[in-house]
Amino acid sequence: MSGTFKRNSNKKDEQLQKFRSNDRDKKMTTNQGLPVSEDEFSLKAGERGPTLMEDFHFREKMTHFDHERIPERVVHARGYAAHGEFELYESMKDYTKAKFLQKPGSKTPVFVRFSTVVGSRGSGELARDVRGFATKFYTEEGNYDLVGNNIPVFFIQDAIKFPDLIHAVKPEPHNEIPQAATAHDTFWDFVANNQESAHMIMWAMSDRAIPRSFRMMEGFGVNTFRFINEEGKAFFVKFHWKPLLGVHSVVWDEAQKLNGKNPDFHRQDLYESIEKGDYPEFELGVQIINEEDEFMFDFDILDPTKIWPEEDVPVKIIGKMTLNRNVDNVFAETEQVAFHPGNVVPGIDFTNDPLLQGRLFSYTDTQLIRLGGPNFHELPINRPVCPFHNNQRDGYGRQTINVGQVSYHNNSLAKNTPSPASEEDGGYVHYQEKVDGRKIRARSDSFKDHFSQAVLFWNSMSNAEKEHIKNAFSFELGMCKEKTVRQQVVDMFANVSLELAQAVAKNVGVVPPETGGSSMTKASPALSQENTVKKPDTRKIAVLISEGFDQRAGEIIGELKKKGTQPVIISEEQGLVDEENGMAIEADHTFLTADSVLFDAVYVVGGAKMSEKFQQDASYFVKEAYSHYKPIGATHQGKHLLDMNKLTGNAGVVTGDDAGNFVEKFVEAVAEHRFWERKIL
Ligand code: HDD
Repeated sequence: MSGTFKRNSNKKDEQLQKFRSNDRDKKMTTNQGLPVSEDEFSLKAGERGPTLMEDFHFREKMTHFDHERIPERVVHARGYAAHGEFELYESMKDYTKAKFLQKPGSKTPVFVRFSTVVGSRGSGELARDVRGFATKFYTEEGNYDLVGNNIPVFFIQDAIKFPDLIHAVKPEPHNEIPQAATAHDTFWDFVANNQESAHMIMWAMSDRAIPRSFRMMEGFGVNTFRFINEEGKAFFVKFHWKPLLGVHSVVWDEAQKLNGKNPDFHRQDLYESIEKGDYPEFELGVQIINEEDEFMFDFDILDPTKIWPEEDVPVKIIGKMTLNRNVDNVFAETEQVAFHPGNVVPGIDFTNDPLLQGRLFSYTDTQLIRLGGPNFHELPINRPVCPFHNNQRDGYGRQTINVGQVSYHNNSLAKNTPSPASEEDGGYVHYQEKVDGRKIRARSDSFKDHFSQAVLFWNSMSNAEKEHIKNAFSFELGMCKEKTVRQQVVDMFANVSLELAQAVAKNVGVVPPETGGSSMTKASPALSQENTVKKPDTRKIAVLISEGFDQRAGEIIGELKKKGTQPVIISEEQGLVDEENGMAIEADHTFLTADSVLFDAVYVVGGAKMSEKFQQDASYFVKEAYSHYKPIGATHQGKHLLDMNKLTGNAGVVTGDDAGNFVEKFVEAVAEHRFWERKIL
């Protein structure tokens, strides 16, 4: 095995190093190690004759190729991952004995896979969908997996309904249409007839479901877990990831176009950010409820369709995760990684959340078919960084060579080892919750309020966010062929807001409900993206530049870089674009290879020799960015282009020639991200 350690190495990287292989500068061999003399021509009986069976090289190469694919994940098939580390800010020892949460400053290697849920492995990444946010912590006590989403609640309350939910949301079985979309009859039929989904649907119709970047999403463990401290005291806990760049989204028209212009938009953004050293950072937060306060809330804290509002149960920030290393090989790492919410360490335990209970079965089960047998824990990406010993043996693809005669417990021949560890020695002991009940297939009454938190979510949205939700419902239901389905959904969401239901009813041609809504006025400001962190950092700015541009534009571009934004030069042709005094700047893209949807903002420079074609292409570009509410800046000849298109003077449109003043104002606008108050022409 060869290769070099990667930068930002850690204990997991050291372990992976043993498995890396670099074929560069090597002689080709078969998998048996036999040097190969010819790789162009199969062995034939005569130059124009049939291929011979004895061509072992051909057979081996072809057989391996024929078996390259494995089943994709039944959900979360399209995903992208990175390595990193988690650093603890403050000790959690009052709440949990988990070793990786004890010592401030301690670092734990992590591997994170982001995903969409519905689409297949090759689908576009800008689907309106929940995003998976799964983290594997390689701790000294074994792997701890926090398998979360970017939305804090779920569609259903009991895992037995998961296959129904997924059957309804996946492409319809009779024609396998549509791909990676919820905008079809079976999904909305499921929603209307399983009203526990109401709260989750509000989130899924909000901007949260079309994130700008994996780097700009929150993550949530969703289910309620338990912390247990050294004294054996237990707490209920919910986990949160908070992105340091804030939570940001694209608009729906943009998302749809992005899926065509660059279906890899999110993975490319993640990959390139890490390569550049703009490491994505997320703080880990916990909400903690004392055991004795379990019944203090007006919802059941074990119900996965409910949040614990941050204003009622504050999120305590306890550490930070930095993603600082891309994978070497997407199949070996990203595709073969196997997460499981049941992978816990001492100090973290489960609750009776009925969704979590079912998840504990499903994840191992699905890996067995996906990864082809019970030895997937031996794959390099899945191995814990601590040793593991037990009496499990054999099975497909077994790599470990277990030596010795004994593979059972109890035994005397190996002095009864491997032996279970006592709790004091780190052995995992399940929390001894007292459980007492009749066997019953039923749902607790405390799980039956499906609408209060959907109303809370709606109340917490800004006006712009509310408009987006109305539009999202109108799009989704508008794509449903069955009027009865549209009507049922509109009637259902009248329970959340009459304004919402009536607006959507009008758009999708069904009878507007006359009664409904809620008198509840409570809102949770933490739910609105309007209140998120706003920074210019890593924002991509399209710089539209043409022959004869003003030399001061070069300085402005330099200043924009200093402020942490990423200008990308776009012109009519790739290569050098001349400025007025004979200097030149290199164009990274043309209007053919770039599009406004790929950028966060536009800076129009223009030039003294702007051709008509440039003006046309630049006008289209800038008008599209404007219609997506993006910041637009212009200096020098670029200002004429904005005048021509009647954009000057509108919200988020910054013009000027004084470099310092312009850069400051424009960067402020870039940090603002979108200008919803803008009138769209
Ligand atoms: Fe799940 C994958 C997150 C409910 C069954 N789930 C999967 C992944 C994420 C989640 C992020 C992708 C992991 C990766 O990148 O490899 N799932 C969630 C969350 C849920 C949830 C946050 C609600 C709290 N899931 C859920 C239920 C079931 C499953 C109720 C079944 C009872 N999930 C699976 C699975 C998957 C999976 C079928 C497919 C691929 C895999 O496990 O490894 O087992």
